[in-house]
Amino acid sequence: MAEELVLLNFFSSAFAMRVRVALAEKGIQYECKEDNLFDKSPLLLEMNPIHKKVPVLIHNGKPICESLIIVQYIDEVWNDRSPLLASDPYQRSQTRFWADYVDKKVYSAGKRIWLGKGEEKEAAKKELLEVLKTLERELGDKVYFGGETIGLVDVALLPFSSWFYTYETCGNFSIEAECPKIVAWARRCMKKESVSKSLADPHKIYNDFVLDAKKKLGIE
Ligand SMILES: N[C@@H](CCC(=O)N[C@@H](CS)C(=O)NCC(=O)O)C(=O)O
Ligand SMILES: *[C@@H]1O[C@H](CO)[C@@H](O)[C@H](O)[C@H]1NC(C)=O
Repeated sequence: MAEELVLLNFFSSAFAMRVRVALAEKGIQYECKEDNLFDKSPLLLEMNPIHKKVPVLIHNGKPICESLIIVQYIDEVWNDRSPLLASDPYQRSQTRFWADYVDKKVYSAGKRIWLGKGEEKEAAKKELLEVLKTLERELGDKVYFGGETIGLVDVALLPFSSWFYTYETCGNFSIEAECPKIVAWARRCMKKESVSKSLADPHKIYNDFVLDAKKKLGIE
């Protein structure tokens, strides 16, 4: 049976980028449907009635929601190539721990940098740098978080590197100055076509989404 695979996408969504990277890394063809977060499609509301958020992967008509769950689903279904998780249960648990850490920490600090003001924004900058430094320690001397190949933690974190320009511009600070190893890791990953073609351009995120979203939300 021919696989029918549709991604409900939004170009600047870090969560949607995770799914794009995972599918590209495995060389899976799919149809990408761009949604509008300010005017959601009936299909998105039907496929993700609980959260009403992108990304949603629709596989042969059946929806899968939540980016980390989608990426792990992809890894399980297409398990014959480029594994994103090891087979050992303990190693899998550790990979999931760090993917969950990224999930809980990076987006929320980043969001308070580009949407926040004053003290809240300053605290968020400090928090983001601390989180990235923790991740630098976890990366250590490895090429990728997954070791010699890209894994779930790389897929979880990479999209936020496309947002670094927005964080730096809105926060007036340099991530590279404080966390050079994470920036070097992101550059290393970008040398892979599966990554570079799947991530949004940082300037496009800022110019086409962030400035517009701030205006719509009545900030600045
Ligand atoms: N935990 C979700 C987060 C998804 C998410 O926050 N998506 C945002 C775009 S970045 C969205 O669709 N927002 C629409 C809304 O909140 O109304 C995941 O990992 O997939
Ligand atoms: C941005 O930071 C630099 C120093 O790091 C400072 O000189 C400059 O005044 C800051 N700009 C704004 C708009 O806060």
